[in-house]
Amino acid sequence: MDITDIRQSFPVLNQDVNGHPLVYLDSSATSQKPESVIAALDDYYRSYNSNVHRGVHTLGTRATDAYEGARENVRAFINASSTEEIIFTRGTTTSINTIAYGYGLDFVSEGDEIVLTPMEHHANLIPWQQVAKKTGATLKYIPMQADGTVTVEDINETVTDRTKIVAMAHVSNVLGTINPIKETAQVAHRHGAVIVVDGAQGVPHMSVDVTDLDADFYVFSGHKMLGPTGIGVLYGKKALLNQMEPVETGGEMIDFVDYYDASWKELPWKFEAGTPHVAGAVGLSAAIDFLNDIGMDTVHQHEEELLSYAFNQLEKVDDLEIYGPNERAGLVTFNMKDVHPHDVATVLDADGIAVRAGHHCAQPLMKWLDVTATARASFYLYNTKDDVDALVKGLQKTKEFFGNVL
Ligand code: 7TS
Repeated sequence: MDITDIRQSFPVLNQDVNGHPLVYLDSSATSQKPESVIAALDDYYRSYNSNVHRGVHTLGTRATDAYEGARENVRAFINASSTEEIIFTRGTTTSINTIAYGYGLDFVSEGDEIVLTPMEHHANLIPWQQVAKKTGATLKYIPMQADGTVTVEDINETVTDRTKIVAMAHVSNVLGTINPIKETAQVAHRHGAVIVVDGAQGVPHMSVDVTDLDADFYVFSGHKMLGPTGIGVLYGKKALLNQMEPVETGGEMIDFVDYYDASWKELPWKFEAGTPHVAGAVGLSAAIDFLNDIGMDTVHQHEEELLSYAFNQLEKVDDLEIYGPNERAGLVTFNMKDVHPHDVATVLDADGIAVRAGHHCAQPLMKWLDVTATARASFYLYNTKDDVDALVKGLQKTKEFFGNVL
């Protein structure tokens, strides 16, 4: 892959921030968008904006074709067996809430268990806390090793015949840990439980095959994979989705409505109440085309190279503690001794370097790490070794600056 070409496809990267060329290292929060995605949105609104699934007029048909074509593109991208299993949502958070309230509330009872890991993003944690409170189920956590990984032995120990749901991130947004989803799915299934995979940090960075993983539910957000905000995906196995009641009802999702009752459309539309985010789906589809042109294995390999370069170079910075396992996705979470991560991020920002500081919506994990916050640099296909060098230089400067004032 030609990184110069790739970078040129992202207009936002071509700017100075605070008098320095932008170094964008916050793609885990949201990725930047290539020209082709921006053009797809522009084209939709300029030339065929229309509501879907209702009119017979020409623009309505074009919009419907584009929306349903996007669904097929998503299906192929994650190798689901049918477009009936691809539901468009607002993003990962909405997808998990839909599963928690549409499946969890109806299929979990008092005394049952919901199994999680301590590294979950709040989006894959709080909905399950709510389900546990409402049903009387118990939350259980798979213990983590000191490096922030979970072992299949511990998963085996934690999941029991009382477990109804195992909810797990594919990739941790803080530690970069890549969880053993396939093995966990096998354990869950052996006990009659379903596995819900939070793929928000998985799908953007590696090739994902939901059929091979045997995931029951797998969810992700468009905006972290070069697509627009406000669009995401809920993949669910057809047999499970068919058992579920819709969480949202109203227009678009009905088959027939009478004064006192209504019936639902077939999958996947049963779960898509109201006018959908057509432009978002069109943009997501263009994002998938962009990623497919490069190839997900190439994207992953590029991030691995950057990561190993970053690990090497960060050794030049004194008093830096890096969290998480050696084998991980393309992000580095760290703290500098005696300097608050918000201060680290502020000093870096003055040099045009964007990193995230805070609890990263993973407060239980912060507790486990025994910190209140961390700083995080996250990489994507458009980052270069120069970006890593800028980060290292920026951190050395931060160290000097606070060394002098402390
Ligand atoms: N799950 C994981 C693992 C995430 O990293 C995020 C967002 C979400 C769920 C929620 O996604 P949303 O699109 O519904 O908001 N993570 C981050 C982050 O790491 N920094 O900002 C947002």
